[in-house]
Amino acid sequence: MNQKIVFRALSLALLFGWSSSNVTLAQVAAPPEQVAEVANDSAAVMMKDFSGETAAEKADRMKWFNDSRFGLFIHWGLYAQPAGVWKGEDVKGIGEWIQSNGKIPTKDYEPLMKIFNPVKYDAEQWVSLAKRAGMKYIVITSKHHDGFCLYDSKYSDWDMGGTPYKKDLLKPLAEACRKHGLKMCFYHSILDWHHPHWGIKEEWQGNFTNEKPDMEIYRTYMKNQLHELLTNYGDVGIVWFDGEWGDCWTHEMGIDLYNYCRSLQPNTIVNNRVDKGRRGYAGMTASTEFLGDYGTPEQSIPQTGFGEGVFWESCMTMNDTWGFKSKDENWKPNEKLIRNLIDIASKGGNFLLNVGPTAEGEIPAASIERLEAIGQWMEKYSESIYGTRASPLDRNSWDGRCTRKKTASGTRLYFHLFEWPADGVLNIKYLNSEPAAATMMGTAEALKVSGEPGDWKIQLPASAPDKIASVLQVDIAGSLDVEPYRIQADESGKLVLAAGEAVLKGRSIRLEKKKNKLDNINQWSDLGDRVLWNINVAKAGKYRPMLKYSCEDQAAGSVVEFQIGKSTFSHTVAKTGTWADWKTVQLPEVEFVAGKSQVVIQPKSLVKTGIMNLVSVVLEPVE
Ligand code: FHN
Repeated sequence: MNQKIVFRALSLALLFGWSSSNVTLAQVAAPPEQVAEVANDSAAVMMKDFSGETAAEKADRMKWFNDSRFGLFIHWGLYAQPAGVWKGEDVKGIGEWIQSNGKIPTKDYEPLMKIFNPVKYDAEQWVSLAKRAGMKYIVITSKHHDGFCLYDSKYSDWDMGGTPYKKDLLKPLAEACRKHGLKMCFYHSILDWHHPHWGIKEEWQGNFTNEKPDMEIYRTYMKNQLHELLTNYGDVGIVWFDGEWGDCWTHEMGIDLYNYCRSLQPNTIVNNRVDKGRRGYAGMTASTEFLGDYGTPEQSIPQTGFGEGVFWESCMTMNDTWGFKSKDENWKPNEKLIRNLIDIASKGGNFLLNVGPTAEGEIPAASIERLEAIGQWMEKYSESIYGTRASPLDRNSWDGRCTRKKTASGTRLYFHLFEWPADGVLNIKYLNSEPAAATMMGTAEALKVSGEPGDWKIQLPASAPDKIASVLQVDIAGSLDVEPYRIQADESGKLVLAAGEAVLKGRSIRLEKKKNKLDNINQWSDLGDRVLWNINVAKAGKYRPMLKYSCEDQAAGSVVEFQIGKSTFSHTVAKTGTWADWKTVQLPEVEFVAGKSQVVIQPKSLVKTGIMNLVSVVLEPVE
């Protein structure tokens, strides 16, 4: 059964003693009551199962996303009205969470609908700005956690239809995106503080409903609204779910919702917050059992990429809030934002950069300035971002990053120089292929290349063309031959394989670098995740591997396979107490011949949530 929630406007006038954009609240809407049913459009959708999609088919579907590298996130809604201030008091935290952080009862929050009137909204202006910035897609909040819809939904009156503005805010944006060739995408919150049937109620909401939550009713409501979003606005590039963390939302519901969205638009992309596999703000998916087409690191950039076929997008704010806050002036500098874009692209990810428009419908001037500055950089260098793939180099022997792109004759490498070498020479290590040509992007001058495989030197022009990031393009003919970074023995003859020197392969595994904490590899929760070090053994002979790690007692017992040089053996991870209790254990002796080799740790069984947190493997020579 479906409810059309109807508000009966009461003539209560509540003055909250605050004003935002010169509007003082006068009128309130009554709490929602459930009345007549409306059509259940979601029931009419022929559900398909997409579990059989091949990696090649997925890569094809994801290609526009993977080539785009850069999108605009828009957090907009009623929360822009108070803009971080409630009854004259600053409310801490991100602006779109004001209802929760300010413990604002639903009955006191609902009147915002009666004054939300974005008369200065200009979708054409927003899309033109995003395009100038070099963005290829726009993700806008169709509904955030407060449940308020930025369009006039058939299934609720907690939407634009109840505002003085009345009009759909999404439609003009979709039309402008189509006109300018950007993909229109919708953020949609699974969590809904306003709907009586969302399964988790908060104290601060007050008793705004007499209903006992029924998640089946809520799921039908949500699917009906997604039916509106996926049938009324043309092609939808991405459905960007969020708010999936509550216990009332299950893995099974995530699978159903993923398949529902793609049953409506088979080529749409659905992020990993549709299901339960997202690993916190690190954002990647714990294992392949969970759905979602890509990982969503939040306010962070992973240490490394995750290899071909693992798609991801870092979403970030320009200041400290997603939704507009009138007093948040902590804006990130242009340099930081541009270098974030480059860093993310060099690891094979996308950058989703957020703006929080005001209640009147304006993007803050500080956001506009930053988007224009990014656009000026992209105007010169977007070729080194669009359609590129992650750097082939384990390390950067210069201050900057590298991206790559296939060409008809081989590969073009783009070296982003954050600092200009004092001696004017760019030293490129770990590249064996000889550069066939080297020029600064935007110029025709062929630069002099000298050196040898694994240690090339390129004579740069006298000064940096761009103070934030100059770009050198280097063409490689034929196949690309790179040399991994190899750990050498220290003066005592030990080979110290530290967490920070490892190559991490997988979907959730990551390096944790925290002040006052040992760098360690953690979030090791997928059997497909493995750790690898490339080494150079100067002295042949026997070595004693010493493993330094932690593993909480209830997670102990996972089995890993060590491949050390020519030796392979299994090891069962023993408990150390907690994840913060580090222990060192001796592993079976191994024998190396001199030369290049590898150490690989491959999980074979997983007892609970994590294999282990790993600090290092030290290979001690046996006298
Ligand atoms: O709770 C939301 C938050 O308001 C914001 O929308 C971010 C953006 O990714 N997502 C959630 C926090 O992880």
